[in-house]
Amino acid sequence: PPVIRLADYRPSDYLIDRVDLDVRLHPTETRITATLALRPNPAGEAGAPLVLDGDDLTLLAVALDGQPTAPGAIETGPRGLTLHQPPGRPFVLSLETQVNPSANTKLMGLYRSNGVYCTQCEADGFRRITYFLDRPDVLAVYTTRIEADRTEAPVLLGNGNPVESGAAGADRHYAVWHDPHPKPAYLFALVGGRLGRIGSSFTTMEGRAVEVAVYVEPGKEDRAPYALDAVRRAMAWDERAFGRAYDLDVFNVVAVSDFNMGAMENKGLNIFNDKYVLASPDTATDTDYANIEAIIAHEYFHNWSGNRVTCRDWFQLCLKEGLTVFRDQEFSSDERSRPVHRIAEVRTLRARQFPEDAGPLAHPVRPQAYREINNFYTATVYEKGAEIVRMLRTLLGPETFRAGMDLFFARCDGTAATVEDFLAAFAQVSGRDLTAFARWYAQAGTPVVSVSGRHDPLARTYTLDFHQSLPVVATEASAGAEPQPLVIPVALGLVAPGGGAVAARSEQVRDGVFVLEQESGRVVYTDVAEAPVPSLFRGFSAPVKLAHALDAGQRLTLLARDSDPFNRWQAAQGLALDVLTARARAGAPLEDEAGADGAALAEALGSFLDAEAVADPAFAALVLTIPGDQEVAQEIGANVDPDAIHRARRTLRRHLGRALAPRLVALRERLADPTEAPFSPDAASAGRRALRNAALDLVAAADPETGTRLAEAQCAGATNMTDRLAALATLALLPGEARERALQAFAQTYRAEPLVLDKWFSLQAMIPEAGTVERVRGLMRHEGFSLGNPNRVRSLVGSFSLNNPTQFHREDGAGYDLVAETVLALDARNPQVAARLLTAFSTWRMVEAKRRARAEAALRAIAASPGLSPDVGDIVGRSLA
Ligand code: B3K
Ligand code: ZN
Repeated sequence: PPVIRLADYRPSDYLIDRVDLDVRLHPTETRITATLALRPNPAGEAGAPLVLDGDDLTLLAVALDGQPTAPGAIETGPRGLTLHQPPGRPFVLSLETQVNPSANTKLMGLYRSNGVYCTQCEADGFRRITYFLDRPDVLAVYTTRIEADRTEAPVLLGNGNPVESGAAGADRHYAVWHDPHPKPAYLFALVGGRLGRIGSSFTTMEGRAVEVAVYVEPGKEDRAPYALDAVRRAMAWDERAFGRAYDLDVFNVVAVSDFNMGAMENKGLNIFNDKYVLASPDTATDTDYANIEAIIAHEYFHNWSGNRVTCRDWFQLCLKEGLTVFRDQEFSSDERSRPVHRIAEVRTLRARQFPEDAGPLAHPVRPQAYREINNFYTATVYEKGAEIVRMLRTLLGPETFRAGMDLFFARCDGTAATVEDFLAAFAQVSGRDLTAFARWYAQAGTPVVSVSGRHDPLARTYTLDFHQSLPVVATEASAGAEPQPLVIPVALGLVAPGGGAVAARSEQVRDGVFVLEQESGRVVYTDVAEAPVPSLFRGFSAPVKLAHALDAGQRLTLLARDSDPFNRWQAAQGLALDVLTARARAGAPLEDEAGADGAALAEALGSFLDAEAVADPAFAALVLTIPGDQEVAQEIGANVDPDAIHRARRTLRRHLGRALAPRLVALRERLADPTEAPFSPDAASAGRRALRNAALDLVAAADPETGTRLAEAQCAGATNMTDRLAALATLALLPGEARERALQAFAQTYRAEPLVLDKWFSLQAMIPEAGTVERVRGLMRHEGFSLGNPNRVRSLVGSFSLNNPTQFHREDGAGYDLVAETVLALDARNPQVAARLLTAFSTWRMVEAKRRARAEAALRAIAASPGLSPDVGDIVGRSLA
């Protein structure tokens, strides 16, 4: 596919003010009449031909201002429709197209999922429904009439408010929906099908009574209340936190089982992957509940950040995604525990975004070029994009930040905006020049900040020297220019070795933040009697790698005494990471003991558990969890041997388990819920389960026999999915009959629950043993598996490729081959999901030479396959570049 560049942006030559759609749903022959009120765009080129996008459409009829068009006036091709000499005044174009929803396996445009008609239009799916100016800067007011067979689709939903409904002949009926808010085509949606509904109402701060409803597969209504409640909480929160009220009379959420991603923020009609709606204690884990809450909120928050203010072009994707992730993170932090949530955010960033930023798919948060936009819904755009917004708030302070958000919403409401528009609002309210800050959007790669500290006992000063170094990233999506210094907010403080904060002052630090603006910077604290331990990047105040040589003693001080919970957790992570990288670099023979550093870590964790585990179990569970394989790999950086990392982690876990076992067993008992207590998904209850299960996992790592016994009992006797699955996950790491028995029993119990079977697929795909490739191949033939369903593919093959480093990166290449074969098999059917699966290869250059050669061979074989989709072609091309 050709490359599209930000620098080449041009306004559309035509605008569409109103769209009237008449959609007659039919399983294989759905007909759409689109009546488009067009006019020349004063900002475009006068007299230019009108070029409408179209993909996989059958054109049945066309009329211009109600008249048939002259022969030759219109031309259609595989990419769309051209009207050669459009009138130089407003005109109406009517188009009748036909599509086949049942044959639509790409799940873009109009398709059927379990017999339910639904749509997905972002980024460019509307062109698979009718010919259109399918670009986000063309905003129109839509009226949609949906007609369908009464029995096949009793429920008919569209964007906006319901206007009218009734019979359309003997067996058919219709509904008309009107959305008064101008929107781009990517926010269009409709749904038709047999669906169960639960509803409730919400009155906005402006006094509008909103009917809120969640639609699910009939019979699953009892799994929808959590999602419905999350909508209402999100509505209330956005009013409190950002002054944003909902703006329609209805808000509908529909769950479907075939969906390419998590969910979609269509105006007034959010369509969800059912994985992120359906929850019951017996089928959903605490993580599922947390994800549902976060994604419901995310899509709802898009109503302002994305819908009311949308994006001028797809290069501005982070304008809605980074900002909306920031908003949903804030929501979850307020609804749950802020420090615990912050740690979870950073773990995701480090596990997903840092590797992306360090590999061939690296791109700036606002890319400068793309070939396939659907490949840019990445951790960089979303998660790093959110970090930029967070830094902005840290730099400006919460009040000015809020004023900037208010100005942005007020000024850009109803428009398609850019990152520049966003920053201009903050520059105006703060009076600050944000030109240098804007580099965060343009420069790819993770900055490294090195820091060294010096105490002068005579002058009683403590000096910190900062230096930032920025990787040069030369990829297609990145300008590749010499990087310029970034504006890096460093939240920091000093901790006295004996404990407590140091009452020192520094002119360079305001409200606990030093801003590093040049390549180098210095902070001098005065009045420092004793050498302190610096606590840097508190709360992870910038998405950077910190290079700061802390010895184990200093880390132990921070773990025990820092007032910043994030850095306490970070101190424990740092201690473990030091042990793990040293061991892994040395090849990590399995019989090795963890050594003195491991012993110090175990002792520190022991005191920590004694003092704090009961007061904050969720936090304690995080402190107990050592860094994952990917993080260790990132730290090592090159010539990575995944087996050595895995052995180092096993050894350390075994060591910690042995040292802490009596405490862990006692904690499990102490934190047990009373048997008669009903399940509650709240953060405190979830935290107790998390710590109990983290304890079980460590006990099993140290003593497989006890572990097997405890896990087997928990798996069989659990009263909720969190505990049952955690026990099964523990068992999955313990080869033997007990494991296979438990897996079988689980499959038997949940054979009719696809979303639960996904967890079962995923657990098995992550078993770090030589037999797993064969096991996964076997499971791909399981009756519950289907290549056609994205959740199944992600659970089985996605988990394998992303979360089973030793087997994906098998030395003989069998793991790479499995994933490559699946990518090719899937590509013809669903290119978006295939391309996403292929991104697992993006770290291939980091692994050691033998594996690297195998990975490259697998990638080259994909590249050489005939008929690749643009999606997979783009990823494989960039991965090899
Ligand atoms: N905006 C959608 C993602 C669309 C992905 C298109 N390939 C969901 C979200 O971020 O809220
Ligand atoms: Zn989003």
